[in-house]
Amino acid sequence: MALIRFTANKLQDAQKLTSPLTTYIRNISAASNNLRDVLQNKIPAEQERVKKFRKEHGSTKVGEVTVDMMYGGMRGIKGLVWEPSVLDPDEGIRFRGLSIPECQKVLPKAPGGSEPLPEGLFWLLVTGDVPNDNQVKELSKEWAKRAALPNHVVTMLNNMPTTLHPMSQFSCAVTALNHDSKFAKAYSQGVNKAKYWEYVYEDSMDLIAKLPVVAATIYNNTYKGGKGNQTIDPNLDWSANFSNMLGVNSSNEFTELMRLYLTIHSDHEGGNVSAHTTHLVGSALSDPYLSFAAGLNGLAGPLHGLANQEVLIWLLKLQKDIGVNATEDQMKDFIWKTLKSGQVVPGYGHAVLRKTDPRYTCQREFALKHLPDDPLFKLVSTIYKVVPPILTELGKVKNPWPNVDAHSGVLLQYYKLKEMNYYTVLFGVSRALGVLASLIWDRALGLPIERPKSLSTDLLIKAVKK
Ligand code: CMX
Repeated sequence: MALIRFTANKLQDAQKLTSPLTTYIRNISAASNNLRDVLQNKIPAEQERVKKFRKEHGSTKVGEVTVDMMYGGMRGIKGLVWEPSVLDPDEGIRFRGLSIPECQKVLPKAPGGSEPLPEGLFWLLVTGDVPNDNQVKELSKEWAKRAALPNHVVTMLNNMPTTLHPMSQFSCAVTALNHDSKFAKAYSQGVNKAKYWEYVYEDSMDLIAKLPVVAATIYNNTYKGGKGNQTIDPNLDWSANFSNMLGVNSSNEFTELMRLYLTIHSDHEGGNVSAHTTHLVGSALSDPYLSFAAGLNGLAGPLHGLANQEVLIWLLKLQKDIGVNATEDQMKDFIWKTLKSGQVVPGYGHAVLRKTDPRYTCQREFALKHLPDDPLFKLVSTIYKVVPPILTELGKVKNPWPNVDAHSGVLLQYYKLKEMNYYTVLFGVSRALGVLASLIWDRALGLPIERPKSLSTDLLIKAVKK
């Protein structure tokens, strides 16, 4: 959405931003505090804009497809529309045109807090507007109201073996939540397609509200023998409730880390596995629960979201093999050993980014502020110096720089959230914000079932010969 609206109290800050996208027209919005109302007002104009654009440029070419792209994971093919965010290879992610530092500046924070509230980011992702404090407070309240889990999901989670990976538990629980899908119910009753987005919106709000409770239940069952407290305080924000339910650390600093974490992992444009999968499954009009559960299954892969777990395992192995005070030369040997045994260095590389991930940088800044002397943070800092030249020397790695997953585990360890096979669940809770924001727009814009054309090698050879 080209129009970015800023509320009065944010306008001054926002005007100081340097992004070229801030040259977009901005209105001072006196909009409602209710997200659904704001969205409802925007959708008709956006539908019109897209309709007009398609009418004028429907057959304009935006790129080409080579044989290598087809065999190479469709890298670089422009084949998807995704409204909430765009990823620049050098600059990193922009949420509705705003970079992470810009979001940290203009999005509402908790009283005395330094990190944006994920509620504000969701508002931005859905509407393209920077919300004001009241709008964000309203969203916190609404999510708290919708957070209760149905009994069958609690029973199901309580009966899962603690040896089942937390991501599998997570995906099962999200799938089972579809029992109460308002979209699925409305569809079965023959709702008009013009109203699809309204039910997808309701399901998305319910699902986001419930995710911290699901995730905390998994944590408490898997690591604390079922002890722990999954109670929502209606006066707290989404991240504060989640931190409390996890019960690993009662400091404000940890809650601030959660706010940062849940904000920065939310969205990374549309082509990554979790985003694309949610969008694809949603295009079959599977409800938001089924669509997001599919996305979570993709996030659970080691080349995607599971990399944050893999990084910690790798770091601990490094510490065990060469000690905490290892020299840079010893580290280089260890990294080469990893590469020569046919494994990847987890937390490094990216399919789109070509510079250090700003999501890595903001976590590093958080660590420099709060835990500069932590031994694991120091190790990660040294690895940041040592890994890129080695990956560059390897010759084939397109991006030798760290991604988001290279840093997150270190921060979580410091605040006593030590169970590394849980880390991707946190990523998943955050990822819901971006992919569900997009799913609402998919239905509002009436995007059809996704069905790209595939060719066999024989047909491709024939086509090229022609
Ligand atoms: N360590 C070792 N080799 C790497 C590498 C790394 N960190 N990153 C890329 N390579 C290798 C690839 O495996 C590939 O090798 P082959 O040609 O032998 O298959 C070659 O370099 C070229 O790959 P690329 O074009 O640079 O990277 P891709 O777009 O194919 O893959 C990614 C991107 C993230 C899967 C890859 O960089 C990787 O495996 N990184 C480690 C895992 C990781 O951190 N994943 C998390 C990404 C962020 C997220 O989604 O959460």
